[in-house]
Amino acid sequence: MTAIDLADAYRTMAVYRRFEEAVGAAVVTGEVHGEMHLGIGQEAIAVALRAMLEPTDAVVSTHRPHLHALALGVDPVALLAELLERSGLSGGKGGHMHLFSRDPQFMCTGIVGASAPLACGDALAQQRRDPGRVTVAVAGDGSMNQGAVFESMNLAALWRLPVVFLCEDNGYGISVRRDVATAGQLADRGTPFGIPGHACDGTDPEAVYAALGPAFERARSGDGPSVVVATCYRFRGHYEGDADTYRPKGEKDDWMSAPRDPLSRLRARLEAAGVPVVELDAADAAAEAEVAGWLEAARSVPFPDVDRVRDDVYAAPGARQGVRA
Ligand SMILES: Cc1ncc(C[n+]2csc(CCOP(=O)(O)OP(=O)(O)O)c2C)c(N)n1
Ligand SMILES: [Mg+2]
Repeated sequence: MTAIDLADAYRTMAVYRRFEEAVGAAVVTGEVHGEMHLGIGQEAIAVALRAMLEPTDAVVSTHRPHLHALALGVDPVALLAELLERSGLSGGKGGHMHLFSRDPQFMCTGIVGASAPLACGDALAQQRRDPGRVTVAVAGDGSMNQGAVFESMNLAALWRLPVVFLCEDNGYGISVRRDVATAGQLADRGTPFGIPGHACDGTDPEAVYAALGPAFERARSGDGPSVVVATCYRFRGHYEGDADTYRPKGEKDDWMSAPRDPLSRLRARLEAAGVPVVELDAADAAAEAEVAGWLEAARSVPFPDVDRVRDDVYAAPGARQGVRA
């Protein structure tokens, strides 16, 4: 396993942060309706995942999916257009919790814990058709006590499925603290099934990359699933507009302070390693410009045609694309 390129990780994390901020701003302007869950504060996990993924791998994400889609290489303009309720990634019929991409192979679900069984189904197909490919099941800490997750781990272990169960432990499931909802260690959730677990600091891309490495290696070589738990903090409320009165101010201030914020922490580390400040400033400016360009392009994507509302409900006869005998 080669090391993660931290300068590249910084540039990408800056893009991820700006991307999520832009989506948050679009909620305020009324371009986005309904619940919107952002991954601000969780960028280090996505950037490490990006460094680990091959374009032919698959990711099944959660209700907080944008950064995982970007990490896999989903077209950012199509993604943004979908979030802006235009005819984007899911033809404007999905929105932010129903993102589907055939190539690269990405999907997400708003049903907490459902990414695990969906990923197992996908991994079974991968195992039969294209050994060596990996399917990632992203899960929040709040999903790790769901029965479906344990059932998935059981089958994944039994069938040696090429799955990486990646848990983003941001400490909360909506307003419920992980410590009042969860017994034991999340990284040990696979232990009864013989699945190895790795815990890591989810605010440090290098630590996440190191934890993902053996998990991907195991899956790729046909030895079966792993659990990786990355501890981080949700910077925003559960959804945009959440009054977020349930988290102590001191706790938020601490996690979101410059020494702990994944982005400013990495910047300080790169500065200390001798990367010139102008270079880091240039990376910040480039991230801003890139996301602004995507936003402009997404805003020019048309809204879905109302006459097509009934399309895509059922597959057209004979259109079993992608299904092999
Ligand atoms: C099966 C199911 N139960 C409850 C919900 C309502 N719900 C949506 S998000 C959420 C909390 C999820 O917390 P976590 O898994 O930690 O993800 P995070 O929001 O922290 O990323 C809940 C309970 C749901 N969508 N699906
Ligand atoms: Mg959580």
